[in-house]
Amino acid sequence: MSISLPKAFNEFDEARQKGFIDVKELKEKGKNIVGTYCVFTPWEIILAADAIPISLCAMSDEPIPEAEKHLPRNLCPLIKSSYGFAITDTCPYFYFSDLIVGETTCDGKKKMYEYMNDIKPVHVMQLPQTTIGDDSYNLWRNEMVVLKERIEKEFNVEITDENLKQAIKARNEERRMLKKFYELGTLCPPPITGLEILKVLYGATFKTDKNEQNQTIDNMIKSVMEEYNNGVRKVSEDAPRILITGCPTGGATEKVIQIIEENGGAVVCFENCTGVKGNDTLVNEDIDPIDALTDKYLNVACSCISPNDNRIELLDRLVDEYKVDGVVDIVLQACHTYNVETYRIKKFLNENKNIPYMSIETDYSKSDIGQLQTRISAFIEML
Ligand code: BJ8
Repeated sequence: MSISLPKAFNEFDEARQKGFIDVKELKEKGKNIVGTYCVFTPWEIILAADAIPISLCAMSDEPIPEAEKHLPRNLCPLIKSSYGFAITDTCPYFYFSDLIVGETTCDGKKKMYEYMNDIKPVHVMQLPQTTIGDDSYNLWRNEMVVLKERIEKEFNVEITDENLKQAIKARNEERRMLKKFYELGTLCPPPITGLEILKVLYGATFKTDKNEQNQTIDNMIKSVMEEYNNGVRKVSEDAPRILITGCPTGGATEKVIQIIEENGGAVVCFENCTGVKGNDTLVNEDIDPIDALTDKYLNVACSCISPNDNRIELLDRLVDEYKVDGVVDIVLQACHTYNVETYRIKKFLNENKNIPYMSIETDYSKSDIGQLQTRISAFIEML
């Protein structure tokens, strides 16, 4: 059934608040729920156990004061927010989760999981820190098997290769549709704003019925393109085209996207984990499913991996595909890995692509909005 375009956008915008009703219903029907935080988590293994993978709340400053009673203040807000939601029991998805899956990505996250394990069972996948060499591949492959066995034991199910293959197909389908949606940003001018793209991508992580999600997004694309082909323009043709890279965005960090667009820029691409990073490549459907998942999830272009050449390759391609005029790198305060990478990313974009670049260090508060306005408007004026 098709719904009007504004209503469809609203559905995604309100997904985090409203989705808990779906999760509650699923729980009442006896479904197992697995909460996750990161693009490295192979949702396919969870789906193959007929359980529901869901993103957990991590992008609001509300629970941070409580988190700071246990965690240092100068820690990444995403980590403090994740933990704060858990200890205050204010994330409905965390509340309904039977198991949490985390990974040894950055130091702050992996140490926080030790504390979180006192609240709910947390399974931490040991992520290799490099993609180089067979040892990394073998370690990560083994972690896929360990996760599969943990889920089988936890939920008393058997996960067959056939289950895994079906889950891989379903996730690929979801990725294809999300990709088709965010690739609207390649059009000049884009038919939707960056804030709209972000709200849909962020909202999708809290949706449990992926068939319905695919259908809604497909209808949205059709409606957007119909309006666009009839001459409707939401974004000026002259607006400088901005690519967002760096830490995940959504919730509190929407402020940056809002400021860019209020100052005349058009955000056309999210390279980060909220957008392209997790959806760009599909899982190979023709090989052993565990090998296919290992390949896919070892190559996430995250700054926790060293060296992180995949990020450079991705940016190189996206800057051309989206005809980008400037890149904004969002670094959450105390995220050392993304912060250290800013030098390499800036050098690559300035020297190899001749693209202006700015990095922004921010947190989940509103206290830096004035400063962000000044810096971002100067950057956009320069483009
Ligand atoms: S795959 S980007 S979602 S780890 S911002 S908590 S790295 S200190 S969120 Fe991330 Fe997975 Fe990588 Fe993506 Fe640590 Fe940095 Fe905080 Fe981060």
